[in-house]
Amino acid sequence: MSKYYICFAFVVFLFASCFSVKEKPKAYTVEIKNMKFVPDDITVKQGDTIIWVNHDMMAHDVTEEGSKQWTSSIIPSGGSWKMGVTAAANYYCSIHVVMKGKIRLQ
Ligand SMILES: [Cu+2]
Repeated sequence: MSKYYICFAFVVFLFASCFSVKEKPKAYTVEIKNMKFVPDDITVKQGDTIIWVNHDMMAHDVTEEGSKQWTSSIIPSGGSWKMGVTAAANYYCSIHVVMKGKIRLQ
């Protein structure tokens, strides 16, 4: 292998590393406070993680609204729950059904 090829391979490797850093999954935080999800509408990429943090004085949960495909179960005051996003969803708090949120896919 010539020096030229080794150099070329290195440049390709560098480019690939940059690309993979850009595509790394992100983590987003949704705060639960005053009986609301903040933000209540979030746009993420598939594979990103959302962390719900309960800053309220009471317990809440995060439950998929349509067919209850997933749920956090009860998140106590001061607690949190995280989920890797695989699909867009509408969700709500099954304890306080007026609390609603939305996950959109980019
Ligand atoms: Cu609630």
